[in-house]
Amino acid sequence: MFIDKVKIFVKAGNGGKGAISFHTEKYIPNGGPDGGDGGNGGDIIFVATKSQNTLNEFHFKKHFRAEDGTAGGAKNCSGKCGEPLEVFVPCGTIVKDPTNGNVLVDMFEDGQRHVLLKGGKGGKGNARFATSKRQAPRFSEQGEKTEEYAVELELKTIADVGLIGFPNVGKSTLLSVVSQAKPKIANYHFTTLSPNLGVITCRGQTFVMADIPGLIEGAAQGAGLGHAFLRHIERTRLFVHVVDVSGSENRDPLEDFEKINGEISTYNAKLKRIPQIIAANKMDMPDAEKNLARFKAKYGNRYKIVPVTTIIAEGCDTLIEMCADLLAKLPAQEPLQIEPSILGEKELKPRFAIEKLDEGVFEVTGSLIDTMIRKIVVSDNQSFRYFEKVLRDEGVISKLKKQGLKDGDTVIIGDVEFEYTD
Ligand SMILES: Nc1nc2c(ncn2[C@@H]2O[C@H](COP(=O)(O)OP(=O)(O)OP(=O)(O)O)[C@@H](O)[C@H]2O)c(=O)[nH]1
Ligand SMILES: [Mg+2]
Repeated sequence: MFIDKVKIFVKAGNGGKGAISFHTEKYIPNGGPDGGDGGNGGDIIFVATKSQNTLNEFHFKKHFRAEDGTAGGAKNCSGKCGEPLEVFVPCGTIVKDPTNGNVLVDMFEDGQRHVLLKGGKGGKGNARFATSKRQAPRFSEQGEKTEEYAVELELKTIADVGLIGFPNVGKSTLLSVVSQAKPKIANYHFTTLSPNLGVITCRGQTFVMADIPGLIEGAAQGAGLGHAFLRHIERTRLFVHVVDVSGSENRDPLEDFEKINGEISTYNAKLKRIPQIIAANKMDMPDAEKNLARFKAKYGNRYKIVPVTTIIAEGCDTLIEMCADLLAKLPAQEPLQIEPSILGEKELKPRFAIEKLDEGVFEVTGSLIDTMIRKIVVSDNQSFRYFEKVLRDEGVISKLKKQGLKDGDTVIIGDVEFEYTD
């Protein structure tokens, strides 16, 4: 089993409820409010790791929920914040929103962390609502409830060198002699059913080589294993195009070479621009020398051609040195150029929302409020008048009135509360 595309479900923790409580102590009647705030819910954090190279584990576990914050308590005790949940994905995992196909984040680099979902905010306890006029508030805020989201993970392996070629030409044999990787090798087509990665050190450079299942003519239309595995070499900087130059399966190696290049550009025209080195394999077999000469005559001025006999590792050092020299000149790989986004932030937060906390007490929250609070100094009279004007212009006041706001009622906005006058 090899999974490189999967849908999973993620949910950040809910915020805990704020407490309603009053201070009680012997001989102290009517103690003040002391209900603490609820704790914030845990975030969902994606972490890229190079110690995984498939999405297989998501076949078994598809639901990820971060811990909820707990409710606040008496004596101004705040609730405990929920633990964030880390979801480990292999480097090169692209996280998409399945509702519109948008890329949310490219988990490119080992150790990269991204908060995909923020935990719900804990509610304020009643102690926070005490004022000189309202000394015993009997209300508190609910914690923010979070929603579950589906996300699609798609692995586009990050390797420096991609091995391409027909089945059975010796791609896996090559990887096995130049790296510590132990891919399955056998004398039949499609021995390799999923990508293998090998790490190579040469001339002071360390790079990763990816071996993918063999391609055949018509792969773009689904023949053989299709072209889906090409996803894993889309991000490589260099191709080593392995050909059976002996033509041991009665195909012409020059035709093989053209066909594979055709399949690659049908899959994605950009892949045509990735430089290629031709590894002319199976030089120990009859006809190999003759075909190598034909290769050199036809492609010698456009491509570097290295004769190899991978089965005995002959010529492989030269090939790897050539790869290292070329990679040193090629630009580094880059993640997708997108602004990583936090799921649900826009949908979760309406521009403004009104909640009636108690008789004559209203709270306004939302994205409009968040931005205003950051900008306005409420203790400043002028600034506050501006604040009121925006509330009127944006229709907040008229909506509050519809919900029963009267002269003298209290309006709570962020950490500010004021008495409403018509
Ligand atoms: N004579 C000869 N045989 C080789 C050479 N290199 C590989 N082979 C044989 O070719 C067969 C296929 O080798 P693999 O490395 O599995 O080929 P592959 O390209 O990975 O094949 P798929 O995974 O099926 O696409 C095996 O039987 C190898 O032993 C070589 O240099 N000379
Ligand atoms: Mg193979």
